[in-house]
Amino acid sequence: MTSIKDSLYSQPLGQVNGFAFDENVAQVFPDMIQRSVPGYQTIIAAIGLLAGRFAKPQSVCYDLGCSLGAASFSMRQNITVENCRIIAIDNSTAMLTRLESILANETSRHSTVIELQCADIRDVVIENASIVVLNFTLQFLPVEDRKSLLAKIYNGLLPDGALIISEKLAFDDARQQTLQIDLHHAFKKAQGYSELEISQKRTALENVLIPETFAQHQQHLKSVGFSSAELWFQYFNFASFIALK
Ligand code: GEK
Repeated sequence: MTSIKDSLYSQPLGQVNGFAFDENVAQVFPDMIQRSVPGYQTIIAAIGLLAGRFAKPQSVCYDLGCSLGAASFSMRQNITVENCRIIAIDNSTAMLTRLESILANETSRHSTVIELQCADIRDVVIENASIVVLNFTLQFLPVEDRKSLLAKIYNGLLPDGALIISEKLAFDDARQQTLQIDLHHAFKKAQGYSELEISQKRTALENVLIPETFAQHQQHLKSVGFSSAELWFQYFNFASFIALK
């Protein structure tokens, strides 16, 4: 995927507006997420392996909050069963228009199709799912809407289906919370972001990205019926976990 360098927060902004997945963000998104989320590429690659394991014939694999479809492409590359389709959903028209054109320009044919839906994931139907991916999406929903989405996913999953959730985490322990945030900022500095970029982006994400602790996620997942939910990856305050139906 071609990527323009993210410099959206490099100049002082008089007022920092709340972060939105608009055209400016969509344009630089691959660079932005890679340089902002520790372990992003590792997680994308692992989602492919997980899809290879969990995708069942005649079932649906959902990519909820797909952005430019990185998780969908990784799943498609690894799915070997017949008649499986991927449904990639996002409510940002800027993201989905780009993804639509990426798919339209593909030259090779694939037996697993990627279908796009421009919709709010809180409003869509989830059914006949063998694997559902929420890769850094749940954190953008109001906290009070998260449990009903998880319950809908649980109900739409086939027996033995899996939900993969990746999130920025919060920590109950104050020192741990400060340390992990500092380490994330050190990661961003090492990726070439300036102090100004880091601080303006942090302001933009305040009240937009609301992290919860892993214990809270685990509790929500168990309360809607998942039999287990365990971490498979963590890099500072960014983590990915697998919940099993
Ligand atoms: C990846 N999964 O590259 N309904 C639909 N989409 C939503 C909603 C909603 N209610 N809220 C937010 N989004 C991707 C990365 S980015 C994560 C996901 C990040 C969408 C939003 O438009 C954006 O495209 C995505 O969720 C979050 O694997 O930027 O940190």
